[in-house]
Order: sequence, then C-alpha cells, then structure tokens
Amino acid sequence: MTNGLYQMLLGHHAASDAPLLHLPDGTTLSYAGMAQRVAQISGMLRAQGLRKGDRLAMQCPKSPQALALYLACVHSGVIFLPLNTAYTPDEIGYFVEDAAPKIIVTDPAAEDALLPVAQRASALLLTLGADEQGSFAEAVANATPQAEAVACGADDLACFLYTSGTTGHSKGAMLTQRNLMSNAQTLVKTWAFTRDDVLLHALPIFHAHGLFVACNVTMAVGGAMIWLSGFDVGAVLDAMPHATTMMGVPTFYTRLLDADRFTRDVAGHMRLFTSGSAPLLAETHAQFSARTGHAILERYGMTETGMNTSNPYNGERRAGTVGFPLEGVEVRIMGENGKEIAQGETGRIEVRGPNVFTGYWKMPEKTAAELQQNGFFITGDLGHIDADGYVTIAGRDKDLIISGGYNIYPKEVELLLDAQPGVKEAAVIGAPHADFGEGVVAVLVQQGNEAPDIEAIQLEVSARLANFKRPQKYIIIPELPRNTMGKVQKNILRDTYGDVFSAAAHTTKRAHS
Ligand code: MCA
Ligand code: AMP
Repeated sequence: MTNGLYQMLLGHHAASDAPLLHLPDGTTLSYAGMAQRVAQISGMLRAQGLRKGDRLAMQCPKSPQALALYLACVHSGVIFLPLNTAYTPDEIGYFVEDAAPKIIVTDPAAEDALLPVAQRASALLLTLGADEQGSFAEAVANATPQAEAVACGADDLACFLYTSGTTGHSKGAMLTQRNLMSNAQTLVKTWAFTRDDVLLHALPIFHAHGLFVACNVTMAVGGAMIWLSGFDVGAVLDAMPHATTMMGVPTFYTRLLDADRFTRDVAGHMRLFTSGSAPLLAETHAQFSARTGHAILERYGMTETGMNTSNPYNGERRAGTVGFPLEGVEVRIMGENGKEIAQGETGRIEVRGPNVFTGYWKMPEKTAAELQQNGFFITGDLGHIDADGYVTIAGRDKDLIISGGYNIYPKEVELLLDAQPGVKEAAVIGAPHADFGEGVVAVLVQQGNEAPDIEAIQLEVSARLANFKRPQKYIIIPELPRNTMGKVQKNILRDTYGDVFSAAAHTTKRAHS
C-alpha cells in the first residue's frame, strides 16, 4: 500500500524543479522545495507522537507553510482539520472538543485566547503566522525529516471539514483519500488542466473550494499557482496577465466587474474562470462575457461531496445552470413521496459517487438521516434537470444563508439572539446583497416594553460568532409571522425586508446598521 493522495499531489513531482507557488515577494517555491518542507513537517509530527488517524487542527492565515502543513498531514496519514480564520475561540472550542486533535496550529495573535481550549483538550498548541514565524517554525526546524510517506489506502480518512446544520450544531464531514483523489482527477479531465496551467489562487484554503478544488486539481497535474493571501482586486488584476485560470465565488466576479481596470486585455491570457459556492447571477455571467469574452464556467459542489456538476469546458456554458453531473457522479431529483420525479420538475437533489463523504464524525444518526443506505446523499438543495441535461439549482430545502461563499445557518445565530436581554425571539434571514449575494438580517421581537440594546447585542455576537455570521442589519417588529402550525414564515420576512441592503431602504425601513 502506498499513499495515493500524497502521490497524486506531491509524490509524483517531488523531485521536480517546476514552480508550485509564485509568491507576492517575487520568489517561487518549487515542487521539490515543497516536498522538502513536507518531509521536515512530517518529521515534527512524528516526533510529537502523531500517527495515522490522529487529528491536527489548523486555524492559520494563508501561507505556503499552511499549504505544506496540509500536505504533511496527507503524507503522515494524519487527518487534517482546517478551520476558518474568522472563527472565534468559542467556535474553535467546539471543534476541538469534538474532533480531539493532538495538535492545534494557530495564528500567534490567537495564541492566548486558544490556550485554554488546547489545555482542555490536552492538545499541543503551536503558532504559525502569515510571515511563517512562530513556535511551529521552531518545532519544525529542530525535527529530523521524514521522507517516506505513511502508507494509506483509498478508504483512509484524509480530512474533516466542519459544516453547520439546521439545528445549529456543526458536523465534521469525514472525507477519505478516495473522495479527494477521484474528485480532483475528474475535474482535471473536465476542465482540461495541464502542467502548463497557472492558477490565480485568491481563495481561503480552509474550505473545499480553495483547498481541494483549487490546490488539489493544480497539484494533480504539476501546475503552478499564483499564491495571494486573499481576494484583493488590485492584486488579482496585477497577477491575471500571468495566469491561465482562476476559481472564485460570485463576489470575486462582481468585484472585478466593478473595477474599470478589468478589461478584455487583462483577461487575455486566461483560458478559464470557474465560479461556485453560491449562485452566480445570470446577469453577472452576461456582463463578464461582454467585458472579457469569457463565459464563466459555473459548477456545483458541497463540503460533503466535493464537486457534483459542472458546465462543460467545450460546449455551451449555460448561465443560471450548474451544468451536467460530473463523470462518475449520479444526480437525481426526488419528489415529496420519495420517488424520482419527472425531468424538468423541481425536487430534492441527491447525489451518489466516489466523491461522496463517508459520514459525520461521531454522528451516526445525522449521517443516516442524510446519507442513505443506497449511497445517495440528500444535499438539501432543490433543483431540476432540463431536456438537455443541464442541472439548475432552484432553491434550498435547508434554512441556509450563503454570504460571499460562506454558509450561515440561521439557527445558530437565532439561538444566540434568543438568549440576549430584551429579546423575546429572533428570526434570521438572508437578504439580497450587492457584494456578498446575500447578507444576514436579524428580525427581533422585543421582550416587554423596552427595546433591546442593539449595540450590546452586537458586542456579544462579535465575541461569540465568526464575522461573516454577524447580522449586518437588526430590525425590531412586534411579532413574527407564523403559519397555523406555529412555524415562523421566513418567506414573509424575506419578502418584507428583502430590500434592506439597497440604498433606498436605508431611509424607509426601521433598520439599524
Ligand atoms: C468578509 N466579510 C464578510 C464576508 N467576508 N461578510 C459577509 N460575508 C462574507 N463572506 C466581512 C468581514 O466580516 C469584515 O467586516 C469585512 O467584510 C471585511 O473583511 P475581509 O476579510 O477584508 O473581507 P474580504 O477579504 O473582502 O472577503 C470577502 C470575500 C471572502 C473575498 C468574498 O469572504 C472570501 O474569500 N470568500 C470565499 C469563501 C469560500 O471560499 N467559500 C467556499 C466554501 P467588518 O469590517 O465589519 O469586520 S463552500 C465550498 O467550499 C463548497 C464545496 C463549494 O461549492 O465551493
Ligand atoms: P458548503 O456546505 O459550504 O459546502 O456549501 C454547499 C452549498 O453551497 C450547496 O449545498 C449549495 O446550496 C451551495 N452552492 C454551491 N455551489 C453552488 C452554485 N454554483 N450555485 C448555487 N448554490 C451553490
């Protein structure tokens, strides 16, 4: 047994001087240079007693060394648990308690706040900053390199990615080497990636999109990445003439379109722009095409499944659709009665294939509820398939807001708001937002005669929840609309407050920013 995922990502190119990362300071890290870093980190992990199946959590700013840490976990058979840099210590505490990592690697700025979390879990806390300095660097420098990869099979776990749920509790989606390998290999074929590709990498690397789709696909073919710390329009425009591909969330594309400097010439060297994680408006697709001559290729995926469908590389990329099921992936549309429904009608989207995860960590009931015995995973998305086979996402069966490509489950925010002084109950909804697609809105019902102190609530929310989950608007109303069963009618709230982020709304609605 070898280590298939490691071989695919780095093993095959470990001796190559070809560039892997082009860095903002003008330097380049080669595949061979990355392999050396990985051997050194693996040596440290081994010395610290981590073995196959142990977990390591990372909440660090994006850097080459953070990518090396992911690869070292793959190399060592250690389950990698990347965490959004916006999560608060409260949120991290939950993941750490649940996954019990032996090592937590964090930003030096978060060290003090995370020390109690690490101590409670008896985990070693190491620091790794954006400049790659910190106690992680010291530990790695002193280690004896471990060149040989730990043998792992296709069914061995490679990563846990936490994803929230409608109950407000996050679940660790367990992804195997097979899940990641099969998806990367399929995408390489579907999107025609080669070693000549240079991917403009501006996504975070703590989610499937930036890590498994962008990095795994590029590394599988020995291509290069222009490695940006985040999405900055100026930096992206400077880099684009040197790149061939970019993967982004719709916000990337609307922000680019807002920049006068973004012209057909700037995009002239590119062969492919892909979009996902949130719906791309047909209008954005059309504007982008008019400006650059490129039809953005929209695809559809999930943390639990990786990528499921994609518009074609060759052939019509149909705006408003997410294209066809990927090779080896089955997509079916199910009706209320649990039966597959007729082509063209909207129903629940289910997917099956080698890309589908193995279950939620330590949550057999939740796993059974969503991942059926027959292998089909219930995505929680609603959609239909047209006569030509294009899949369209028509909505969501799950109460979910997607803001700038990040998911917010209203329940989690509502539970916190419900507990605030002066709040009788809360409903959290998404409203159209020009930059983020959807923005978070809190609708509160006050307890008693005195209005709740919104500033105090905002402070509490900031302390407890990641920044992208925080409501950007608070609205106080006398009571929440309910149906005869007593269920809050969020559709009515969405209709009523759907324009809170539009300019005119600021003067007409009783909304606090
Ligand atoms: C930042 N802010 C946000 C968001 N991002 N608010 C709402 N939604 C967001 N997504 C707020 C911060 O709280 C902050 O507020 C202010 O914006 C500036 O923060 P900053 O970090 O500077 O923002 P930014 O750099 O402009 O980030 C916007 C972004 C980023 C580039 C769109 O959110 C991003 O990279 N999104 C990509 C998400 C992603 O990779 N998703 C994939 C997951 P304040 O100033 O008040 O503090 S889904 C997935 O993986 C599946 C498999 C799939 O299909 O792809
Ligand atoms: P996550 O749990 O972060 O992996 O988010 C996955 C969810 O993002 C999916 O279930 C969809 O609701 C949504 N999503 C991903 N890609 C698209 C897309 N191209 N269009 C619409 N929704 C998408």
